[in-house]
Amino acid sequence: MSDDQAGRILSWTLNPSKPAFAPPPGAVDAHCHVFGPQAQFPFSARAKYLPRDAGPEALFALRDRLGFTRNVIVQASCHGTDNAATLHAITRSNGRARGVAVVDPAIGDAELDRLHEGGMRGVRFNFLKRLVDDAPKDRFIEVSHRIARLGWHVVVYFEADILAELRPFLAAIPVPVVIDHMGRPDVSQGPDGADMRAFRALLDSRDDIWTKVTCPDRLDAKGPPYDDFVRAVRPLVEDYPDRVLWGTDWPHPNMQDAIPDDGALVDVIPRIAPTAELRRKLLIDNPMRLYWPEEM
Ligand code: 0GY
Repeated sequence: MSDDQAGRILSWTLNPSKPAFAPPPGAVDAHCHVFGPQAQFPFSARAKYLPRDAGPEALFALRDRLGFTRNVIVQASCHGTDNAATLHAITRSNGRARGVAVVDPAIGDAELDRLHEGGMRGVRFNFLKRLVDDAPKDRFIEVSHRIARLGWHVVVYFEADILAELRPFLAAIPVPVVIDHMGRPDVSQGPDGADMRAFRALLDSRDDIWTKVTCPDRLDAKGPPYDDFVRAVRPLVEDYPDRVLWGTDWPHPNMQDAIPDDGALVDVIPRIAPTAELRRKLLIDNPMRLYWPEEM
């Protein structure tokens, strides 16, 4: 570790286990990030955490170790609205990565075109107060209108306690919507708990709301083998098989106190998607439809 990395957070394991489950050829890790490298791509002055470097080489090594083929790289909040690190990683992927950008709401069409050229296929709106200073709903709606011509979608990150408040905002978005980590339900309530019922009501409100069935490490307080997560999430995958995505969430921002083993996360997949058909949809068909539609 170089000196400039001292004091920065390490939130991922350097020795993930090899999963027992082998993803099908073509599988997409549809939620992951890169951090830096800081010397080339400095973190935002407004970053809420300063992680160690987790660049494209490490991401693609993990992809290969876990048995995935492609990545969708989501711009991490520590890089603010400067998408250079994410674009750089996409460039290094030989066509095997695409991305989701975070943009200044004042962004113009020419810059959106540049992001599209660079492999971005969506924008992320983050409502977590511990990660961002502001989340201007009216301006986010303007952005979502502006990206429609590119065939993009929006990714929204929020926690379960503000779902009801966000419903009118989510209803007003004119492009497909992908919800990160199911809006962070309390999975200990089970599949029929209040959080999951509210989230299903959101999915039922329009047929172009998708979700990432991700982050057992963040959502299941009991930890591995993540039984509460599996119990709550498997019925969701079975009931909405064409609108679910899966991802590692590597390098697991802010998880330094309970760093997950990526191999163990992959081994959750066959438990929430118990048939080969469900797994093909979750890992290949669905992410390909959103991120590589021209190959479908
Ligand atoms: C996630 C979750 C988190 C962080 C970010 O952009 C980010 O910094 O998304 C979090 O801390 O909950 O999806 O990576």
